[in-house]
Amino acid sequence: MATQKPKTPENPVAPPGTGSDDAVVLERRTQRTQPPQMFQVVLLNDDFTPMEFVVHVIQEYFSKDRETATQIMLKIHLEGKGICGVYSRDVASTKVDQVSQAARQSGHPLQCLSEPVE
Ligand code: TYC
Repeated sequence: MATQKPKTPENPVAPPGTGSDDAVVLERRTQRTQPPQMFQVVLLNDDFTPMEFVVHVIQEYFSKDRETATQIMLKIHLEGKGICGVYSRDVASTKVDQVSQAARQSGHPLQCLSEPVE
């Protein structure tokens, strides 16, 4: 009778406790969806755009009442810049375009930009 080599099992089972068997380990991970990045729309001060025009723009495009719009305009006038509203990326970009176009059409150098909120 020929001597036969012991066969390796097709699915070898590692000894218990070695961590190398076929056990499936499921890791529990809490999925956290990040809130979308928000953008603040900012107006910059200049020496030429009339205060009344800035108040009008803030009322019209940022839905502020006259008193709030006046306060924001004065803050920009005194401090150089001011936040008019905080929006998603696309809405902020549209506001910048609308305000810039309105300013250009009226012949004012008013500058409007958006920046990510920290
Ligand atoms: N500084 C301007 C003036 O004295 C008024 C002004 C305010 C202009 C805010 C721009 O974003 C601005 N006429």
